[in-house]
Amino acid sequence: MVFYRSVSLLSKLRNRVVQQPSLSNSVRWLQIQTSSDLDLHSQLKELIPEQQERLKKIKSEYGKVQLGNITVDMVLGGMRGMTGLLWETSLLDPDEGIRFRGLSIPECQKVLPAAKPGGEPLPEGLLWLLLTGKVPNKEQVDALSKELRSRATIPDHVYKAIDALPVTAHPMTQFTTGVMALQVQSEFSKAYEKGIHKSKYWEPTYEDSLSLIAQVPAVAAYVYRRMYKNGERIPMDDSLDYGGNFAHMLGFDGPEMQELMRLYVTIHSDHEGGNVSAHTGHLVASALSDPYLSFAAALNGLAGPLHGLANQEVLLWIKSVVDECGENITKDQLKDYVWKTLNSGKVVPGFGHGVLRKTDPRYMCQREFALKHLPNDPLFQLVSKLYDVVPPILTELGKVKNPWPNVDAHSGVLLNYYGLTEARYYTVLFGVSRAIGICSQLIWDRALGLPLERPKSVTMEWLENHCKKSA
Ligand code: NMX
Ligand code: MLT
Repeated sequence: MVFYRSVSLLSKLRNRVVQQPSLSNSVRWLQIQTSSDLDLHSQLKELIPEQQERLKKIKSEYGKVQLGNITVDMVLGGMRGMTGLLWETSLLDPDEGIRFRGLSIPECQKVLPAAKPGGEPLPEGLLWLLLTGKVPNKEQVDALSKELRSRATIPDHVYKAIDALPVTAHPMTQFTTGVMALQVQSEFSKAYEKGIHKSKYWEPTYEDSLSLIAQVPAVAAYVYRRMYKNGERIPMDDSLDYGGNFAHMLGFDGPEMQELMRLYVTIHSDHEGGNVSAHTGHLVASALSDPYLSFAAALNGLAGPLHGLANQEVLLWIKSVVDECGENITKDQLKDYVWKTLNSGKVVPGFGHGVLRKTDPRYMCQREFALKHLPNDPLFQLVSKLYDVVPPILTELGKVKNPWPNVDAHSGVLLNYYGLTEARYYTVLFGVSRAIGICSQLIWDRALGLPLERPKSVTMEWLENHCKKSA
């Protein structure tokens, strides 16, 4: 909030800001009129010194303030509830869900520019918001769309690297290989080799991050076309925005699928810093590995079934329900199927969360999209039945902390409805979106000079001795 206020104050001083009525206490919305304000890089350059000062002050004034006690349960329990990371772009509340720079998903849907009036937010707008803390106007978003298109060309060796893998390799393996192949163009690693001063790290990080964000849709689309459409590549359409273009390069030109892709890429982008992919990207980047190396590492975390791969697992599981019991399955049959899954030692994919304790707002906005565009789709209706059936069963298990659906419980049926039926591919879509969140924070990691991440670990013997001594 202080960030919004100080940004607003600074801009007022320059006498070129028209302030709009605020939508909520935390939202300030700025319209800026000079041409340099269309340039994201210049905006960041202005913001960085102010935020560096802010961090310095927090360190000097509050450095010794305690943020809670670390218990043995936390150390053994995957660090759940342990505050240990600085992550500026978003914050997750267990009950309310994600806020991107203070804005909830419904607020983003209201204030971020759309391709058409009342449409879904443009992901470029979210990128601007994550990076600057400011809601961009349409001209700013259009300028950023154009910049991303100008950076989107894929060098030939990237396709060759992917082609070296069997076409049956998992799409995430192919996608990550493509991202690793892009790494040879890293401006950060070249600048580091030349001996760049640490105060300038953020500049080549920005270059790499914007290029990476610009290029991942085409790499991802190539993986899809290679695996499922005989390798026929579809070139980018210069008249389209980021999300629309991604759908287009995959081979989907319907306006509703393009809207879905805009929403999809916006809501999957960032989920504060502790989730496996974001945390991995941040950790690897803390060694001053460049954005390509860091993001490829993040993707490998996303490819795990308890994290991003859950979207694949959900659709495959739903299809197995239909194969066994048909589309018109009753709630009682569905209950039996859920118990069968649990009794065979598996999780119900798409339900539960490490932090959330209510239905994920990303699930809710996808449900609203489905109610608007595909209310009679049998698989959507099955997902709705699961919303009624699964939470009481997970609650009955007694150990599940959050019985409610997460983002992955819904995404597959929407994609499937528009013809993107290949479930094994779904995590790649999540990965494209996550580049926006992870890279935005990474730029700030370098701008703020965040240090190498290196927590302390202990052995069981150490824990036993420590606990006996303090008993
Ligand atoms: N189905 C069955 N068991 C579950 C589920 C579920 N959906 N969710 C949690 N549990 C179990 C969990 O396996 C653990 O069992 P045990 O003690 O035997 O190891 C117990 O309940 C306690 O787990 P929680 O503390 O509630 O959850 P935790 O924070 O450890 O894990 C998830 C969070 C998301 C890994 C877990 O809820 C899960 O496995 N869900 C299904 C997979 C999924 O949907 N993942 C996607 C998450 C979102 N994303 O995109 O990353
Ligand atoms: C995410 O979007 O990263 C997932 O919901 C997992 C998480 O936040 O831990």
